[in-house]
Amino acid sequence: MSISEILTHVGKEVSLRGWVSVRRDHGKLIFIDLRDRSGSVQVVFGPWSGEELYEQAKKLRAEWVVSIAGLVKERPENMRNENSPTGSVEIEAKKMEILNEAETPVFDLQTEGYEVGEDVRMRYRYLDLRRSRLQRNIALRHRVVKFIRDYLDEQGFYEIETPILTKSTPEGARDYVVPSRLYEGNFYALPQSPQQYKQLLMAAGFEKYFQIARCFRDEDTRGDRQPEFTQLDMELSFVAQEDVMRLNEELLIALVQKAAPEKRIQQIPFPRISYKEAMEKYGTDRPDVREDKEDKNLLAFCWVVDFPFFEQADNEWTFTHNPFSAPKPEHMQHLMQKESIGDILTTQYDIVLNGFEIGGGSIRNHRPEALKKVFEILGYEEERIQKNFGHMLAALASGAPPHGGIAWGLERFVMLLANEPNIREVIAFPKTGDARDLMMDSPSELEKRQLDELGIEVKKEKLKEK
Ligand code: AMO
Repeated sequence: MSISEILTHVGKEVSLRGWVSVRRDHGKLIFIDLRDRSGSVQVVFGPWSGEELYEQAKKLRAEWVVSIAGLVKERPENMRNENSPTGSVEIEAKKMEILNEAETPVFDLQTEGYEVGEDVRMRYRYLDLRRSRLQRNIALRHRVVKFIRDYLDEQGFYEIETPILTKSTPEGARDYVVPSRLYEGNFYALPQSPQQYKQLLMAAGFEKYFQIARCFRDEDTRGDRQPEFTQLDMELSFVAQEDVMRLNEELLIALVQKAAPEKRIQQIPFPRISYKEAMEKYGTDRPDVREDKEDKNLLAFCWVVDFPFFEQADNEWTFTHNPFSAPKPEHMQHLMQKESIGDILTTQYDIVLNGFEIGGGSIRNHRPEALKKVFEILGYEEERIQKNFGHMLAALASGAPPHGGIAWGLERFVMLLANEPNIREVIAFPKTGDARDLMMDSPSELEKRQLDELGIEVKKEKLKEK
C-alpha cells in the first residue's frame, strides 16, 4: 500500500514500505516520518511495539529503507499536523523490517534543495531526486508526456522513432559526433532535431507524425538550454500554417487544464504578434506579455509570426530559423527569382510562453526547386547541395505532399508549469552548467585500446593542456 492511501484505512492494520526522513526520540516514544513516492506519514514506536522493536527503532537513521506494519490511528484534535495531507493520522508500529541501511546523506533532503551547490546536487543526483519537489516535477513531466501521447493518438497521429546515429544537419548549433569503427575516419552525428527524418516520413506517406524526441546540440548551456534535451516533435501533411497553429494551441490549452489546473491562461485565442511588432514594442522576438509578472499561476502564451527568412552577415545570406521552411505563399515568387531576398518572410511560427520560446515550426518547401533556391541563396555550391541534401531533394521530387510541423522544447514548457527557474529541475539526469555529468564522470577519456579500434589519435598538445 502507498502512504497516500492510508486515510481510507483508519482503524486498520497496514503495511508500508519506504524511507525514514527523520527520527525523533521522546523518551518512551520514538517518532519517525516515513516517506514513499506518494507522501509521508508519522510512525510511532511505543509500548504497543514491544521491547525488541522499540530497540530496533532507536537505531533508525535518515534514508534507511524499512518495511513497517502497524495500525492507522486518528490523532487527537490538538496533535494534528495541518501542513501534511496525512497529518490527521499516525501509524502505531507493530512490526518492522530494515530493508537497507544508508550512509548519512551528503545534504538535507527535507529542503527544496536550491541552497545546495550544483556540483554536489548533480554528483548525488539519485539522492537529490528524492526531494518531494523533484519527485513532483518528474511526475508532472510524466503526466504532460502521457497527455500529449493520448491526445495525439486520438487525433490520428503515429508516434515514430527516428535514428540517433545520423548525419550532420544545419540547425545552427554544433553537432555531437560519434566515430564509426567500421568506417575508420568517418563519423555519425547525433541529431539536433529530427527535422529531415520527419519530412522524409511525410514523403513516405504517414501524414501525421509525432515523437517525444531526444535532441543533441553542442552549444553553451544556459538555464533554458541543455546539450541534450527533449522535443515534442510533430509533422503533418496537407496542412497550412493555420492548421498547425490551431492544433497546437488546442493541445496546449487542454494540456494546461489537465496537468496544471491551478494555472490561468491569460488570453485565448493566443495573441499573434509579428516579428516586427515584437521587436519594436518589446525589443525581443520572445516577448513576455504577462499583465502581472508577480502571479505564479499566470500563463501568457503568444505566437510570433512573419519572421524574415534570411538575414545578412558578412555579406552572405544566412537563414534565421530553418532552411527547410517555405516562404509565405505571397513571397514564393521572390524566392524562386532570388530577388528582394531581405524582404522574404517565412511561414515560421514561434510559440512563446512568459518570455520563453517554448516551440517553433513552419510549413516546408515541398517542391525540390524551391528548397534548392534556399540553398543557392545561402551560397552553397551545387556539389555541396547534392552531397548534403541530395536525399531531401530526391525525396521531395518523389511526390512529397505539402507538409509542415513544429517542435516544442518539452523541458521549457514543464519548467514553466512547475514554476522552476531552470530546465535541469525537470530533467532526471541533466548536465551541469559546463556540460558535464558529474555522477557518471562524463565526458571522460577513452582507453588507448578503444581509440586504436576507432583509428583515432588524440592530439598530443590537447592531452598536455590537461
Ligand atoms: P528549434 O531549433 O527552434 O526548432 O527547437 C524547437 C524548440 O526546442 C527547444 N530547444 C531547446 N530546449 C532545451 N535545450 C536546448 N539546447 C534547446 N534548443 C532548442 C526550444 C525551441 O523552441 N526542427 C525544428 C522544429 C520545426 O521546425 O518543426 C527545431 O528543432 O523550446
